[in-house]
Amino acid sequence: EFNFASYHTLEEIYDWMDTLVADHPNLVSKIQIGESYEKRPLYVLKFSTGGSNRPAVWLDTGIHSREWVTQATGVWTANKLAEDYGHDPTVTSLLDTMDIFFEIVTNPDGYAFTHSSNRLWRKTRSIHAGSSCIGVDPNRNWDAGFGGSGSSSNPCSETYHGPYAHSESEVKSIVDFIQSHGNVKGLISIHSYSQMLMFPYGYKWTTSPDHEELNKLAEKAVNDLAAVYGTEYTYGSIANTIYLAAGTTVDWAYENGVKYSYTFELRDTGRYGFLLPSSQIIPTATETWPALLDILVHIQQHP
Ligand code: 0X9
Ligand code: ZN
Repeated sequence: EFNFASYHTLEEIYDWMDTLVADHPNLVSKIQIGESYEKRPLYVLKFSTGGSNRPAVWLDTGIHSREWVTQATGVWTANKLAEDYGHDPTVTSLLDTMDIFFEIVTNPDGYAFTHSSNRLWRKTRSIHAGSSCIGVDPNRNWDAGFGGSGSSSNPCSETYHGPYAHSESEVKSIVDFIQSHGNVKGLISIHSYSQMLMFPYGYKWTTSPDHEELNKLAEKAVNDLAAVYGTEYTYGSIANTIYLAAGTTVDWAYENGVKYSYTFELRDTGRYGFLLPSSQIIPTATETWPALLDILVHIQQHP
């Protein structure tokens, strides 16, 4: 019996994915979009009730391996989608018209390393000629303002952007998947911590052409999140809310046709930071759920 209230290893999460697929064979399947630098499979859960290449939403958690509450929230949320389909009218309607692709452990090499060696490992585990430092920041490696402010050319930095855009197979595999799919309307990339909901741009101060719509939807989402337990989120463009960050997932998605491109920073605001106690997994996932639904429903209503 899988315990959603505790943190799990990579192997436990990968085993759980197979259980979820086995329990919901008409809704959930598992696809492999590539392999990590250290040759681990990159698995994505596909939620689909049929159709052909329906409008889709991409969700990812754990691209920064140390942000453990995100992978745990991913597991809880994927289970919630599967359990609610056919019972909750909102989830049923969503999945009757759209597909959801969910990568829960987006940086498996890093995640394994947070269990084996260094709980606070953030980056990938790739090796770079001429440096003894390991890894690239997978949230600076995307081809959107690549190499600009808020990213580093130093391989020893926690925000090292890598030798070139999409150098990391963990990133390139998502790029290839989204581009070949061709009908991805939304992307939600989940990080921790800081309690924020953000959208493009991160690599420049300019507001995006869709700023007003994205901002209004973010406001609704954080209000509905706060209504659950009173947890307060700030929201806005990445550059205005947190800091300039070049080469992030959401900017790449937005510039490549994914209009509804959001990133969460889940609990907390720094008391525990990346080391959020496992007692907060279910509360975090529970309060995030209505915010996710707000975004999904808005996407469904704005095809
Ligand atoms: O620096 C980052 O990559 C993000 N913060 S984190 O602590 N999760 O590393 C902020 C960058 C922009 N925000 C997101 N894309 N979430
Ligand atoms: Zn992060």
